[in-house]
Amino acid sequence: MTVFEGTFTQTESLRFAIVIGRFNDLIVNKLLAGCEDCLKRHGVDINPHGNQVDFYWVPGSFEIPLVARQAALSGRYDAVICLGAVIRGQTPHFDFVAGEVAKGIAAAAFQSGVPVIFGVVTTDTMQQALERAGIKSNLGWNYAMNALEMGTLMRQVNGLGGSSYGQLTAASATQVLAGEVGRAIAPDVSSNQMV
Ligand code: INI
Repeated sequence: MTVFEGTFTQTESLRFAIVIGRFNDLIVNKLLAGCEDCLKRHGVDINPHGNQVDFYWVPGSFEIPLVARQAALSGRYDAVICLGAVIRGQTPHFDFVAGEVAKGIAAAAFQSGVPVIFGVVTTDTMQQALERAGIKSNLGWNYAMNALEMGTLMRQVNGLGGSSYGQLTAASATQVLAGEVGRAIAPDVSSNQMV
């Protein structure tokens, strides 16, 4: 039998998308800085004009899943990292946004076969969010570690069946979408092509 585990080395050929919700930008920019720092210190070129990381900015966390899903389906990335901050405060908006972003990110991963990291902090207060974004620790760093681990793991998992990038073809996407997740969100993926 074999043990499959992600690694944090040999990162030169990995490619990542980072999808960032601008809302609560004080927190989100800190998460992004922690995430970039971790990737950089593990040998990833984080230059937006380089080949390894692309950055996608969206208005708020609610918009993250749509872009994360399309990025994952593009076949260009080993992992997609989603960064956002949903803070309860006094608004019931929180529950809708937090619920949808969690479900949407999970669906993006299942539909694409590409790891989509849930880097959206959900807290009751701004103080708690600040603690997770640098005052105590910076979860952005952890999310980058999760992406490195899952990206390298999936290369091994996918290597069992062929090439190293997300294994989705239009045909297999249709099969996925026929399942439970697909019934909740039933897009036409026939135009998504691997690169
Ligand atoms: N977006 C967030 O990322 N965090 C929040 O805390 C938040 N709250 O509480 O309202 C939030 N709202 C905006 C939402 O993500 C969408 O951008 C907006 O509703 C437009 O679709």
